[in-house]
Formats: sequence, C-alpha cells, structure tokens
Amino acid sequence: MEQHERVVIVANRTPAAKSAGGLATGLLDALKEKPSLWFGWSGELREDDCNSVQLFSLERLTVAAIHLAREAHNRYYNGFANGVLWPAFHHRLDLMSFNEHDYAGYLEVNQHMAEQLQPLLRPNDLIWVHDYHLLPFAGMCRALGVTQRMGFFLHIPFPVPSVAQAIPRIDELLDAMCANDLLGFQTEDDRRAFVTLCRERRPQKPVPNTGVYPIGVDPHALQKEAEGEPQVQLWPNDSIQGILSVDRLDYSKGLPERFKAYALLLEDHEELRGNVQLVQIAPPSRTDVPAYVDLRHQLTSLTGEILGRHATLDWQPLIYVEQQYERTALMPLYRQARVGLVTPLRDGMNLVAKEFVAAQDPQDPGVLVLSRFAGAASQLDGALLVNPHDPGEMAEAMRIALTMPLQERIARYQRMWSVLCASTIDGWRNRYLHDLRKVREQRRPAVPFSVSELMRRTSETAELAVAKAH
Ligand code: ADQ
Repeated sequence: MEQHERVVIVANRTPAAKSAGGLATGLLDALKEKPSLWFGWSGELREDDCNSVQLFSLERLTVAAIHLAREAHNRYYNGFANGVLWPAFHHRLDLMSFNEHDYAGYLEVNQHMAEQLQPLLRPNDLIWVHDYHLLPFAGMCRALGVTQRMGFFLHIPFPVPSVAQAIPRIDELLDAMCANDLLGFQTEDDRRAFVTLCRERRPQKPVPNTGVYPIGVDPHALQKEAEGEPQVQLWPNDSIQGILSVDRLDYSKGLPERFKAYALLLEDHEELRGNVQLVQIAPPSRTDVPAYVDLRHQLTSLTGEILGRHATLDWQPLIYVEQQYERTALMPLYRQARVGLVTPLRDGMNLVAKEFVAAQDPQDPGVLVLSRFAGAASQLDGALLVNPHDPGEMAEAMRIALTMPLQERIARYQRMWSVLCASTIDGWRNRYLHDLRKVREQRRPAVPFSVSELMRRTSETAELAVAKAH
C-alpha cells in the first residue's frame, strides 16, 4: 500500500517539548497536524555512546533526537559552523578561523546524523534540511542510498562569490549541497550569489532547482500577543520616547555601530537629551567562540561611555539588558516603542523587524529603522532604510523616526502590515513544500555523491594536522 507523504524536518536542534524559537514556532504548529518527523540534535552532550535516537511525540509530530559527543560537537558547531561558515556567510572573513580538524568534525557529525536518520525514513518522505550546520547533509544521505526528495533552506545570507571562494573546501560543500533537489534562499541576491558561484566553480555540473522563500511571521497571532498585558511599562509617561532593539548578541547584528550612532544622535541633538531612551535587549549567544566574548566587552564598554557622558540623576539614555525574554513577553514591549531599531551589518531575514511591525498599534504605530543589509529590507518598504556602517545616516534616521507625524507613521505601517500578511510563515512553509513536491513529479533522479573519498581525505589531513600540533 502506498504510504502517505510525511514531511521530515532535519535541523541542528530538535524543538524542546516547550519551545519558542522563530523556526520552531513557525513549523511546529503545522507539523503537529499531520504525521511528520523532526530530526536533530537533542542539545545533550555525551562523552560516549551517541548511537541512540530518542523519540517523543508532540501530537502527530514525532521528534527524533540524537545526542552528540562533546568533542565532535565542539568541532562541528563552534569550530566549523560558527568559526568558519557563520562569519564567512556574513562577510566577516577577518573572523573566520579554519582548521582541518574542525572541518573533519563538521563532516563527521553530518555523516553521523545522516546514518541515524536513514533507518527512520519511509519511501514517500519529503525531507527538508535547514541551515548552514547541515550543508553537506544531502550529499551524505545520497551516498547512503537515500533517494527521497530532499530540499535545503538557508536561513542566513549566501556570500557573494568573491567572498565565498575564500572559504576552504567550498567546492566540496557546493557539490554536497547540489545533491539536494531544491535549494531555498531568503532573497534573490542570496539565490543569485549561490547560482553564480556554482557556475564559476563547477561549470560542468548541473545546479539543482533554486528558489527564493523569504521567511515570514504570523502577523495576527503576534498582534494579539502584543496587545497582552506588558510585564513592564518601559516608558510610563509620554515625556520619554522609546527606541527598542532586540537581538541575539552577535557581531552580525551591528550593535557597536548602533550604539555609536545613538551616541552621535545625543551629541548632535541637545533637545533630545532627557527625552529619549534606547533599550537594547541582547542575550549572549555562542559564548564559547572568542569573537562573541570580544563583542560583549566592546558593548559593555560603549554602554559605560554613553552613560558616563550623558546620564543624569533623573535620566538614563540607555538600558542594556542581557537577559533572555520569551517572545510573548517581548511583543508588548515592541508595541510601547516609538522606534524599532534593527540594524544588522548582514542578516538572512531578521524576524525581529517583522515582529516589531506586527506588534504595533495600527492607530499609533512606531517607526521601523532597518538596515538595508537585512533580508527583511527587500520586503519592508515602509521602513526607514539605513546603512549600518554610517553613524550619521543612522542618527538622522532615528531623528526622523522620533519626529515623524502620525499620518506618515500610519501610512508606512499599513504598507508593511500588508507585506506581513502576504508573506506569512504558513505561506513560506507551504510554498517551499509545494515546490519540493513538484520536484518529485518531475522524477528527477537523486544526484550520486561520493562521500567516502571526501571523508577519508579529510580525516587523513586532520590526523596529520593534529600530529603536527603535538
Ligand atoms: P537569528 O540570527 O537568530 O536567526 P532573527 O531572525 O532576528 O535572528 O531572530 C530569530 C528569532 O529569535 C526571532 O523570533 C526573535 O524574536 C528571537 N530573538 C532574537 N533576539 C532575541 C532576544 N534578544 N530575546 C528573545 N528572543 C529573541 C536566523 C538568521 C535570520 C533569520 C532567521 C529565520 O540569522 O536572518 O531571519 O534565522 O530564518
């Protein structure tokens, strides 16, 4: 008997029983309604025995969680994924730190995950792999004989070819990525960069189907959350206008540049002193990676400078909070802000920008100041777009936002609200899966991929590197 289709999500992490992240929330609700599988790392590190798969159910979704060995995880996650791919894909080659040993760990974990997933697969599965942690995953699966339709979605930007070519082993990674049937990107710029790179680096080999699928939010649900009782009234009297920024503490988010622009605003506009306040919420992430430790020091130092120079006994120009908040708690805070300041140096989409818009009071909305280098800038045309490298331009955009008349604020909000409603998270998921299904109808054969040679060569080089180091 022909089995029904089952969507299989493969991601670095499995959703916890109670989970809240953007991707997890966006996919979970729909997956719970039909038989589906979510496969990934449990979040648990072990010293040994990583060959068991832990299964649990969230309604009709089965979660298959594997554990990873501490040492392999460190090389895969901190070493290659976040020490090479994340900085390079965000155009920070200066922060990229490659070594063979980490790369071997990255391949080993991908291979381990492919081997653990394979026995769980059914013939009619539609496999959807997520993000830069799993670039070679499809290649590994194909080498194990997996022939089901398999697609990949990149949540972060894809680097322009001149930068991408500086990533060691990029050709091997491209080959493995091209074992997918469909590759999805956040923006047309990302998609084009990938295709151009493939044509330059592997001109004789075919490029699979590619598409642009900007990730969205559920604007009505977020609006409702934003109308909830706030845990705290950030600006209880109207004498202070609030600027709010919410980010993971990450160098791609442009926080030091933002603080410098805010300092410039205060310096140049005496009339704003005492009347404006920036609240920056930025819980630390990836604290094992050195660049993140440096960033945190830089920010605490800039915070001190701004407070030292401008704070008075009855006015704090800046509140910097490292605490993590649930999205349900954040939404009512977004609604209180006059300005949402979202200025990453480079970002796949940036869901905070969309969440900020969704949270606004339609009768009295705040203004979004948005980096032109966030994927969201390709959609949110009602935002004030800025170059995050230009403190003067950012300060001026903040000033314009703080003084923008109600009518213009409403007009800009309405344009962006329409975009949010036309590009929801449900639409993103459905459109992607629809296109992946179409690949099945075309009966495109799975691309063969030789992983054994790749793994053998890499582990030999890594062993050599380790031997040399001792
Ligand atoms: P992130 O780099 O994590 O995601 P972003 O899209 O801004 O960036 O945020 C994802 C989710 O995390 C959002 O739902 C947001 O509310 C939440 N979040 C962010 N900062 C938070 C904070 N300080 N406290 C609590 N929650 C916070 C990656 C890519 C993005 C892409 C997403 C989804 O880097 O470019 O938009 O995946 O594809």
